[in-house]
Amino acid sequence: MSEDKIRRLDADRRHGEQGALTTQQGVQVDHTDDSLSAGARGPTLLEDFHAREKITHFDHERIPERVVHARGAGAYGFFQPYDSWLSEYTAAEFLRDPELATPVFVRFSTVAGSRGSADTVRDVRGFATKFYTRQGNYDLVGNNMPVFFIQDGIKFPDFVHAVKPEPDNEIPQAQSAHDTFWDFVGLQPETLHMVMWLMSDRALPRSYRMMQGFGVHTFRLVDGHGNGTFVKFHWKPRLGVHSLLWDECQKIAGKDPDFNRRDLWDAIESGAYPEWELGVQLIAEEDEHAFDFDLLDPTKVVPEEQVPVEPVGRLVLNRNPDNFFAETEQIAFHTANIVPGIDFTNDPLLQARNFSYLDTQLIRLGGPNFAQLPVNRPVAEVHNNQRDGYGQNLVHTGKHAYFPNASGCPAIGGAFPEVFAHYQEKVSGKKVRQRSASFTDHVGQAALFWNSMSEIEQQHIVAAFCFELGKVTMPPIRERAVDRLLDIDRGLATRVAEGLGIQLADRPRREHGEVSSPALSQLNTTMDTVDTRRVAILAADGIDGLGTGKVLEALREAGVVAEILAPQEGLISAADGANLRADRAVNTMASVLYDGVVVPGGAGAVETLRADGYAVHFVLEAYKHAKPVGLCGAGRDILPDGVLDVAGLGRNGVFEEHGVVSSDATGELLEDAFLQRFLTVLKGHRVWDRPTAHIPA
Ligand code: HDD
Repeated sequence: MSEDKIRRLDADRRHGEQGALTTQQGVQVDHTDDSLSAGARGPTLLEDFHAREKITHFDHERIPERVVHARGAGAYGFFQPYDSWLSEYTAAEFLRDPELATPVFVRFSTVAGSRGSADTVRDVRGFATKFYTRQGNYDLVGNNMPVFFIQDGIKFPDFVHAVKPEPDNEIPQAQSAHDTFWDFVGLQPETLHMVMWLMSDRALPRSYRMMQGFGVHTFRLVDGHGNGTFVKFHWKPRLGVHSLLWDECQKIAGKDPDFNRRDLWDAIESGAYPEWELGVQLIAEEDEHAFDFDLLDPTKVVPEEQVPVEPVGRLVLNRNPDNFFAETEQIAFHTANIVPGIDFTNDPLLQARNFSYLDTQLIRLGGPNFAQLPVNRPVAEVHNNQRDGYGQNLVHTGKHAYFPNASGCPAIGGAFPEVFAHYQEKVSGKKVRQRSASFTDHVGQAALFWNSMSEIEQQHIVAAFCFELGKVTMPPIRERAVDRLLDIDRGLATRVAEGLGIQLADRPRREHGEVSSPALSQLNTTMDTVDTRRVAILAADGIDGLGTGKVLEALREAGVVAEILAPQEGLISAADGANLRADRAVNTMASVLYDGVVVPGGAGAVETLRADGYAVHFVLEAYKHAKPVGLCGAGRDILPDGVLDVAGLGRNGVFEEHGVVSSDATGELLEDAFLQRFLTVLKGHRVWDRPTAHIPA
């Protein structure tokens, strides 16, 4: 962040936070607990300007929430290129200069829910980045999925009305599992590719820090001579892409509706700064028509196997906002905020967005001066003849607010790339209201996505369709949606039809072949790290204190967020007199809030835990959700005999089966073999081959 920006933010921050209580006019007041009244039991007086001002301001605290993406969380950070290789393709300085760290604000969001809705709903996630570049603000307003539901922005109001709560009763909140959404999907087959993504694990991110981001549209890079190259933007998370299970999501929505927001905040507060790599797919202008889909169609990906994603630089988020409303709520993104070296294409979805975002900010932020809000201000200097309007913060001096004028101010800039110049694309055509014929294949890439999924990802997709369509009340809507799946893959359609107990139409499926793109499977993104994974250590009086201390230390050393949960918070009296403190009471948490669980030794402790329904449920649920379970010594007795039907629990030494790591003794073993095994399982995120059918959900 530039010094100037920091200075301005500091000044804004200081405002209203120091000194004695005053009114908005700076008049000090000494009493704000009782209204001014005629006698202690008498009526309140109109002349109580302090009470009136205080209440009036409160009455006006809310602004309209975003019409979509209302629920979100954001943070500051920086972007820095690795080197200057992109100079060949773009004049945008922030992408070319490896010495330059450009300040950013990133806001993540869900799409359908309102501002107070839960984080872990099945939905697309927004991934919007504002780069405060020296050439002006650049906004990359993307999602965690590389395609979109519709091809032309004129359908956006229809799509959003369909997915939002139904208008008569405003039910359901933040969910696509209802009639109007599936009605729209069935009748608008261009949605199908994106619907496959929405039914996949991508819609259930474990963390904003573990999501990919995509610019979605094909954009253009423009070099210093005005030559263009098509580009697709990608964000790849350093921690890999990981998801929650649907059952977890639903439970977390009750246990901790702020799960993803809290995760981002805590990671940054603890210094574990989230990181992504920016990558680009570059396509020469002359290859515009080299694909079997249209590059301008936002329901299509350019498979990475066809055009590799080339690394450009890294994004690091290292500072939480000071004030949610001032920063995260008031940040105003706009796809048309671009800088020299980047330009649009004729993607009809992008073209509509270039109108919509400015328009929406005008109503949401109450007028045309929202770019003056601290979080929206460019670090580049701003000079123009735009004047006045609601919320004008600047005191423009002089007489000239028009151009040309005698003083010649503000001066017209020099040449590209100092000034923005539109890419000189040649266009011609008749005015028509018509979708290009090259946009008509709606199922080829939906099939590509399905073919690219691992078996477990396919299982989750089938289960998601069954859940969502199971909530649809009108049979024809459900049947049409399932029938659409036939065009993607007969196996998929059959499994969903069986799950719903409906008859599949007897018609041939379309043939797409078995083409796949391995890069689409998130199981191929797993990174070799346990950084910031959350592990619960269940403890009680009588615990093996030394052993538990070692587990705790080793996990933390590996970067894990390890917490001791006990029946009560506070000191635990360990069997060996070691000093241990519970971070939280087990009944205030739940296994769904962790990535794994360890039960250390200590017969007394394990007996207490075994008698505690919360603790037993905790381990069983973690097991059910395919999480690493570590059981040491007496910890192996946490569950009633035979409940964990995993071979090896009774064996000597350290043993792992289906991600349940057990050791028959404490001490030495805890330090090495047990921990190594446990950490290896944790790196894999989940144990997908674990048999769990015998454990109730
Ligand atoms: Fe949009 C917000 C992403 C299509 C109209 N959109 C919004 C945000 C993201 C996206 C991440 C939240 C920004 C923030 O955190 O403040 N939108 C997308 C993507 C799209 C897309 C990736 C397709 C590729 N959007 C889209 C279309 C339209 C809009 C076609 C309208 C024609 N989007 C809006 C909006 C929002 C918005 C109404 C709501 C609040 C805001 O802009 O600032 O203008």
